Amino acid sequence: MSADPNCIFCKIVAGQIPAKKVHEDDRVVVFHDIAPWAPVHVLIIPKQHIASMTEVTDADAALLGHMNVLAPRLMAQLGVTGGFRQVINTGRDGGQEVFHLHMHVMGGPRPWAKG
Ligand code: DGP
Repeated sequence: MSADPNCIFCKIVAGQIPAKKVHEDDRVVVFHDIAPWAPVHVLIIPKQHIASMTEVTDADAALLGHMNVLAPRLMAQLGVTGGFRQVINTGRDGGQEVFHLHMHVMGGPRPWAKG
């Protein structure tokens, strides 16, 4: 599985830096965001290094589906009952700061975010 030795999220996947993990399987790791925007804010990341959505190919369709299917399941496990938001920032103008593909999944009682 491809990894970038300079990527902070690859280091989380490898267990080289700590994270508050809530789920791990053969394809993804899920952990709490270090700077949450919502009462519950996790990041779903692929284990393989994909820099952003601009790098995704047809071969990644099942992986992206898996990430989407996990989101509601994990929110329920984390006690989120009133709905949640999924966000993928892509590229600098999309607000992406960490260039390893990740889906933000945010929930909990509002108000907590704009929009
Ligand atoms: P984005 O702007 O979409 O690239 O969001 C990156 C998110 O990653 C941001 O909300 C903060 C989070 N983050 C960055 N570094 C770390 C880290 O080392 N650990 C954890 N848990 N989250 C991190």
